Amino acid sequence: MRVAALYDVHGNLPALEAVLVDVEEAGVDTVVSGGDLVSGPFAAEVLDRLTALPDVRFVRGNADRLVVDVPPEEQEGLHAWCAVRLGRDRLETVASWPLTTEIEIDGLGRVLFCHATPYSDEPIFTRLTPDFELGELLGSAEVDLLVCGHTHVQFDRRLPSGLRVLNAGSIGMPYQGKRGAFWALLGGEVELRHTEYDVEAAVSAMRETGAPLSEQVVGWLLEPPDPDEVAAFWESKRGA
Ligand SMILES: [Mn+2]
Repeated sequence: MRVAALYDVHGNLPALEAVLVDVEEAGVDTVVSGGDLVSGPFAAEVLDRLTALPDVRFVRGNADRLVVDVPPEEQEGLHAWCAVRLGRDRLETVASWPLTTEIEIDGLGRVLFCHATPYSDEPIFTRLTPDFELGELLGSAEVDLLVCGHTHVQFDRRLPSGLRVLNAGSIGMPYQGKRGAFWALLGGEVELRHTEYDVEAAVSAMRETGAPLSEQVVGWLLEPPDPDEVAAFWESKRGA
């Protein structure tokens, strides 16, 4: 049993296509989409691409939720643009996604996939978050491995309780200090993976969609932020 954890695609179809080539080569049985899939320029295309796979499960991220239920003050923004692009049927599908999905994987045990935590798509934690705070945030998750995303930086850590916590990284908007798409391959062991693709061509294609893209976000794709600085930034937000 091999499972690919594909998180935080953020509508970046070229990045997803590149990863799916590696996923196929790896002989993956099941793909888990870990949330924040449809919030981005190729909102409909990334959803259709994953839905067409033979065995795929979805969990919902905070940004997917905001596309389904666009806040009144964001009616001109990216989430509203994505909602139009998706249309009613796809939005109903996204609205139906659960917060978690669980799979038993040989060598790893019970593996629970969520976007941020099993209870909410919003809490932020990083590789720097103290064990006791993370333990409180995750509660008594009665599984062996928890796979999350949301903060767009990969890590693999173990809590004193024995729970292993993995951040799969982000495919479409990583903060890893280098270009490419980041994801995780699970089966026997855990592999944190990096797939390269032509980011400049992807940015051109994204601009052609007409999506209201933030220049800051485009800048992060071309010159990815340093993961240690991002972890420190998230920790400062967490304490706020
Ligand atoms: Mn998120």
